[in-house]
Amino acid sequence: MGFVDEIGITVQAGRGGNGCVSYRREKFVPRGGPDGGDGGNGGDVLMRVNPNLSTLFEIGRRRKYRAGDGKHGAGGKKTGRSGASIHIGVPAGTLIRDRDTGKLLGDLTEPDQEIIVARGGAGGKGNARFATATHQTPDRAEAGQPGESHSLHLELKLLADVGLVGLPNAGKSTLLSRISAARPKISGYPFTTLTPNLGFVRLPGYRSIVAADIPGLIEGAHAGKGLGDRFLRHIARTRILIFLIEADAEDPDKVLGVLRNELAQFDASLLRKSGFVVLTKTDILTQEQIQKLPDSLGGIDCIPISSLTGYGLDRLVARLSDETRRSRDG
Ligand SMILES: Nc1nc2c(ncn2[C@@H]2O[C@H](COP(=O)(O)OP(=O)(O)OP(=O)(O)O)[C@@H](O)[C@H]2O)c(=O)[nH]1
Ligand SMILES: [Mg+2]
Repeated sequence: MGFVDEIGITVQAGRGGNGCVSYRREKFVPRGGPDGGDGGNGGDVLMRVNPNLSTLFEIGRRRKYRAGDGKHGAGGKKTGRSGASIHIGVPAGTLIRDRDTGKLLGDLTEPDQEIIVARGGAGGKGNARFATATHQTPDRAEAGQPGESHSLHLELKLLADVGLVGLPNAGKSTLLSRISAARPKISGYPFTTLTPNLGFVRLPGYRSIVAADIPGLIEGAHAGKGLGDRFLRHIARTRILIFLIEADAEDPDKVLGVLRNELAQFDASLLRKSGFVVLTKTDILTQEQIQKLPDSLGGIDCIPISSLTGYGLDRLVARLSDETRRSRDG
């Protein structure tokens, strides 16, 4: 199943059924009292979070979603059956906007949270409702109201606590595979990761947080280079960012500058998140080189690790735990 994080669809709620004009049949009375029933209400279109979904792919395969129309009223004061509502399942983190006005209709983040995106039309009243003392045989009934119809724009911004950012090949996916049960594709060429991967990281004390591994960034990503800023929206909601830089990089300061600049160009508030630098692949360095690794870059703490040997991973998870606690308390 493909990863899709932006789609357009139209939603059409059901029409209300018409009210009925009908009269009781009675012996010796040419026209009995009015007994036309009301039309049923049209069905609504709702969106509800389905925690098992992680993409808008399935929803986007259909352009239009329609709820059922209400049935017309009938004689004997029978109300028409209401039209069936439909529930469209969306992944947690879905923002729903009216495509024509741009208005935000909802940001669905909690399991089973739901909103009505198109309201069904009311059923029309049957003539039984129009009888009065002076007008006992009304021939009037209402038509059902049309259901609402909207063009919607859906955008998925994944819900994660920590985002992994780095140049292609920095070792992001490998790290995710070491600290969570996720099994993303890993390879020695750039742009192995094409869409975000999520993994649950278990912290000491039985808590878990969600980490998001996104495709590698390169200089000019904000202008569309490489996979560009296509996936930066998925770290917009995280509280913590980890910058991964290869420990043998010629100029790690410069790499951090490139990464921070790309984030800033996309959304300057990303730089206000708390976070730290991880120097990856230290197993390819000599002990002497490891001693010389910087403790901090641009004022940001560095943690040396090797996903190959596991070196530094406990320290990294402990740091994540600290930062999580701090951002929850503060
Ligand atoms: N020696 C060594 N190699 C590593 C380590 N971590 C990752 N690698 C290798 O580095 C290469 C890139 O790793 P990935 O995890 O795919 O890198 P990435 O940052 O996810 O790359 P993109 O998805 O392209 O952005 C792979 O060949 C990994 O096996 C490590 O700790 N030590
Ligand atoms: Mg990757």
